[in-house]
Amino acid sequence: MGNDNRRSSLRKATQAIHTGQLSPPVYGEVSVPIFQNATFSFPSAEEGAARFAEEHPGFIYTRMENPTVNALQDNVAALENGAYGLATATGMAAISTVFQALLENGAHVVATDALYGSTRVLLENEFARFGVSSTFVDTSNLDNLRKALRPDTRLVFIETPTNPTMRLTDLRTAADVAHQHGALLAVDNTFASPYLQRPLDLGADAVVHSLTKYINGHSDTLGGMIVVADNQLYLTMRRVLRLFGAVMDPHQAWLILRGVRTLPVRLDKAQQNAKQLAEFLRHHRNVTWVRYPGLADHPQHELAGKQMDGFGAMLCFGVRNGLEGGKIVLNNVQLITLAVSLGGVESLIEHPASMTHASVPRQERERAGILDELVRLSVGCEDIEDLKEDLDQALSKIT
Ligand code: LCS
Repeated sequence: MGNDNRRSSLRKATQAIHTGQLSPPVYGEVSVPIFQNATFSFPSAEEGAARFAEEHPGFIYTRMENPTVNALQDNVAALENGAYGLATATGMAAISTVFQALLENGAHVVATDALYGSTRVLLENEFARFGVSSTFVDTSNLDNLRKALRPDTRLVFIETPTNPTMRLTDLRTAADVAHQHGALLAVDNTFASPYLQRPLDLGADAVVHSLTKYINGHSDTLGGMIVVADNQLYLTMRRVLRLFGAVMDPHQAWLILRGVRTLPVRLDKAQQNAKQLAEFLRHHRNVTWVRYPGLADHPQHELAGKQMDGFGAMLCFGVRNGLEGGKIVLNNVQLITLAVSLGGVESLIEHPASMTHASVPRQERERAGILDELVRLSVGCEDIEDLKEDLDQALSKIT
């Protein structure tokens, strides 16, 4: 389904609320109903055949298409300024579908070194079994990307900002570099969300999301999305997704449609909190460093200002006494929840080296900047004073 061009001139906060409706609505309903059905009846044998032949529009079977899932696809595609969305069961399903669609035996991928741990392991361990090789480099320096490209490189896969190191990559230049080498660029836009960053506008060929994070925003369901602008790329990915079957369930789509409507409101509040917490942490005696794109000392602060519409609500910091100090903080927070995942209304704290990125070998992890002392914080929408007080009392337990 292409996005609704009538609405494309609307601003993001309006699109988040109004794009992705049934057209026309069945009963004038204001929110999209859940079409919780696996299959759709055909009025006649001829009509069934015409739908299968794609001569007539119309629903067939939910693994192919479902009205509630379509509504979410249209919404996120519009937010990304893309033409087509493909919803998937999880963020990993979106990522693996892109790899399945674009890579074959003998293909090479260059990816950001500090990717979400499972994405890296998916390439390194699983796609390697099918003859796909991968090179991981710090793409915040594009010379590393240029050097890593090979004649067989089919895909450049970038996360910006990176999970958990908060490094940024210049997407416009990265797209040029990839295209000059005949490779495609896919971007994991989970950390920024389309409210703050739209990689397709900067030249990327595909965007992937873990909708589990900011877009849903309530830590109550998983989900993923691929967004593209090109029709051929869409058809290829759609074919692969339908065959491999990692599609989204209508109930999931409905939950995420409810969440996405408040994405801009939630992210405005969360990033305002994050900016203040970053400043607060920077001056704390038990914090050794803070990495947040909104701080003037962030190595890509200027790029963040150009490439993003805001600095986001993720940050990481180092604590005194390394891993031991980190454990003390994680074990003493009372309001902030010790949990992986991110992007919900509640603040979450975790330790990447022993949790989300533990599957990446230590040496590789450290080369990518995922140090033992690094603590990751997903800043939520609570009152800023409560967040500061909680972090202060937990940090103060480090002696
Ligand atoms: N991409 C990024 C940047 C992620 O952070 C995650 C999950 C995924 C993709 C995968 O999405 P999922 O399949 O879980 O929906 N990140 C997690 C994290 O940092 N902690 O727990 C999950």
